[in-house]
Amino acid sequence: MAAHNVIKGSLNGAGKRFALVAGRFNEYIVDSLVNGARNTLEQHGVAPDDIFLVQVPGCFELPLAARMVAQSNPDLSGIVALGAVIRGATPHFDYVAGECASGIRQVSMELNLPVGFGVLTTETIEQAIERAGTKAGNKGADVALTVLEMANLSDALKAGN
Ligand code: INI
Repeated sequence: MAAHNVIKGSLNGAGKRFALVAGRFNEYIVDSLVNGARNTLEQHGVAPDDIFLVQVPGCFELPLAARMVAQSNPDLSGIVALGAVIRGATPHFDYVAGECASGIRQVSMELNLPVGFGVLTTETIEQAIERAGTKAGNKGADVALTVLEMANLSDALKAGN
């Protein structure tokens, strides 16, 4: 039986504006995430001119960049943060991935703005490639949809639904 009184965001992107904030570290992989996010937003009705890309050195910089972008673009509906942290053999991974994840959550809560965590955190480069548009989907595309849904949820709640 269908549930009543359910509120959720639609996936209609018409009239909405988004920033993609992306790390250049592991750029070959992140480029595929950016393309996946951009294509998905356009397929759901976001005008190409209403999507812009901001690049930063690596994932550690994503939270601050998202905050700066949101503050200088008050008309944004949401931000898709994109990057790839690959463990390899370094404990640096835990610091970069952990700080990035908690920083993005903090910025999203502080600004009351959907900021999606489109950051791959994998053991190997092969696992990252699999999640960047090959056999395990495209994390950029998935997270773009999440941000779009949350942006529409925000509108629905503000409209008193
Ligand atoms: N940045 C990434 O985006 N991915 C990584 O895998 C990575 N590794 O492995 O170190 C990485 N490091 C750079 C980091 O994001 C910052 O740019 C740097 O520490 C300067 O603040």
